[in-house]
Amino acid sequence: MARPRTPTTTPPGAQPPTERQRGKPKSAGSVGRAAGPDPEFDAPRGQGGEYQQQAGGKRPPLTTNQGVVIADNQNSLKQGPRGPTLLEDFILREKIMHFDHERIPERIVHARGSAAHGYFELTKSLAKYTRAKIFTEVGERTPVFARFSTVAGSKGSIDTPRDARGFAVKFYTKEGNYDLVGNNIPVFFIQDAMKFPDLVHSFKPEPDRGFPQATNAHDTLWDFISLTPESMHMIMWAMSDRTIPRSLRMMEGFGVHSFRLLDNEGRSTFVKFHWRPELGIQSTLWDEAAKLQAADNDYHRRDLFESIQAGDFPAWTLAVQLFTEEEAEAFPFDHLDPTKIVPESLVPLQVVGRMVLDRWPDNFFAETEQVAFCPANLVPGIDFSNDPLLQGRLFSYLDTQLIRLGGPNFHQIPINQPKCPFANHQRDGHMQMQVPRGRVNYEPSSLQEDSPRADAPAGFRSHASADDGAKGRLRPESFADHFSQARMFFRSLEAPEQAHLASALVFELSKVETPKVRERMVGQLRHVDEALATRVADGLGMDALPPAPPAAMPAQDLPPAPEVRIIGRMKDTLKGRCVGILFDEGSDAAALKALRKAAEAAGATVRLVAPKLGGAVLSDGKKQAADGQLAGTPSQVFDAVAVLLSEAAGKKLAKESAAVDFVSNAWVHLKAIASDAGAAPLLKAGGVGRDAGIVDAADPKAFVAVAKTRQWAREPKLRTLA
Ligand code: HDE
Repeated sequence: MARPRTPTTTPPGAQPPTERQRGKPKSAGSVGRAAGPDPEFDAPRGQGGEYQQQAGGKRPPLTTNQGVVIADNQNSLKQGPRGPTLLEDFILREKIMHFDHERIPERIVHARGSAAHGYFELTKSLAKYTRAKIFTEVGERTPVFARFSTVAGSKGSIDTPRDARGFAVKFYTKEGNYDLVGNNIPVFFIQDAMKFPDLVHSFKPEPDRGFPQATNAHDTLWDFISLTPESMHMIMWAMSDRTIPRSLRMMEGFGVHSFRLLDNEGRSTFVKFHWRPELGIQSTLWDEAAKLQAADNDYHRRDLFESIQAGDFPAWTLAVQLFTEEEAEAFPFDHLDPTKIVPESLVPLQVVGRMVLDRWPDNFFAETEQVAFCPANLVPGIDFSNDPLLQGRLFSYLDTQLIRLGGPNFHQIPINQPKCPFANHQRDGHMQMQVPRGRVNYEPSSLQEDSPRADAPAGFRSHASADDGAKGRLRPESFADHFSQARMFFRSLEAPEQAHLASALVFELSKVETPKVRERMVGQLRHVDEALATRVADGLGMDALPPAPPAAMPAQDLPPAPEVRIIGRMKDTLKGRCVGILFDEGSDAAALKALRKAAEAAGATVRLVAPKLGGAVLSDGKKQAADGQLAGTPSQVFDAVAVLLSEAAGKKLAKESAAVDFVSNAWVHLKAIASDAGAAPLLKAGGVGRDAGIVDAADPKAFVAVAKTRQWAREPKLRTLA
């Protein structure tokens, strides 16, 4: 039987016919079908049921998962109009059964993430160091899928907590999938995988009460940290502005561990990977991040989505640090210890390529949720180092996919499939999607010439390292210095960044209920920097500095590492930034047009905000629609704002709390504000003062100049920083 050409389903939005209108009741299975061949039905089908996949154009008939066309998608099958629903209704049962199983376990860490497709293009060959084609073929574009994530929160949690961010990139290379599964921070909390479950348990919601969600500011995390001095360097990064990024497009990414590059002869060079955002690194202020949580839970996801949809494709350069075993021996730290960076003064960065994200996934679940990264996904020419954290990760990622994605064939899910041919003798298993042919599923074999064989010259070879030693649960002596780089990080920051870091510690520890945990933590800080510990103790209202717990090694004073700063390394640009213009009835049309033009010319996106979404009539008598309604579009979602108001509107909005918050938050978040005379009463009500960042709206050039940066000089006037 062939499928009817015209679907008989109820159109979307329409009510299905009642029993009376329809006449004689029909069973769900009694759909009539036209005879004869149907090209749509007879067309070959791939995996996954194309009927659901067709977008636009011809509307396909709605079917069950068995391909049976559904006549009525609004009513279950009943015994009489008011009678019970029948168990026989296989259409209802299938629909509900599938719905009941829509969720899979979320990632134990990095559950909340956003991802995009794109490409990586090599700009400088590393052929001298590696045989991996992805790093030797200049100009070659390799497809990538990149996922950015928070670490602690659940899948549905907020985008802007204070947290490290995952920065995972899957390269679909010609030689197999290569995953660089990094973070936006170049070090980690712990030195050995053995401690990972404890670390994660300590920052997740506490087990007896189930809160707090998506935050480190609670007793269990700080209890663990204060007893784990190796975490001090990471804590400096975690309490810095790095963990409250402005946008996923404005974050750096790091491979964290040392890896190896292997040349054709198997000679090894150590490598560290760095992603640098082309828009420059940029963070929010803590108060801003906290208020963003209320303004827009999806702030980062939306920003990534909108920039890609607008064709402003996020891009990063990939840089490497390369060093030999002998050079590493001379470092004043052990590069196999993941709590250490290799300062750029020791090994400079070399830019080798560029990643561009230019396509949002078609389906969030199928791609972003089901993508399975694994640091063990390597290609010939790249290898692991002995970093004990990395070694533990090699087991964990594959293992976690078995529970998350349900079985050993998750590599067949489209987002996880290599884009190069792959063939082996692994067979069967849960959800096998392939149909392997032939008799031979073993090796050695002689029955089938075309059965896959190992290929020694082309294949993956591990570095032939000659590691030796007595078995034991060991921690090398060279991992004993927990404080020198933590101190280097803190002392390398600019003054406002140091103040933010100290305030972040005060904020977090103020949420800790157990005094001994707070005290032990401040004691640990004394090893990092006595002045920092004093500031935090003072911010917590401690009467005296607590004693420092014993340290395996005192901190050494290292030269500053300017690369850890954000201030001074941010880009002086409006590209990728968003400017909000608040207007109302009678606002100056010419000024609005000029400001918008200047900001857009400088690369910004401009959004118009008004008390009503329909907008208002401007001074030229024309109605201007708004992009956002004032109460739902606070100034924290913008990088700079302008306020253009008639005299009457200025007086009216000075009594409107959403408008007052709009200007007052822009002021306290150190943003540039352009305004006209009509806006003066509102600015006054919002407590907006005068400084270089407050400019006349009649001077769009001046506004663009100050909108590119935050007004750091304003901050000490506004808040007491620790
Ligand atoms: Fe992960 N990590 N991790 N991690 N990690 C996971 O794998 C793990 C570590 C990172 O967008 C899990 O598929 C162990 C460092 C990212 O899907 C899990 C250890 C770094 C992502 C896991 C670490 C990372 C994960 C959870 C210590 C930065 C998200 C779900 C030995 C270099 C990837 C999953 C995505 C995810 C284990 C430490 C980055 C459980 C055991 C260090 C970006 O397998």
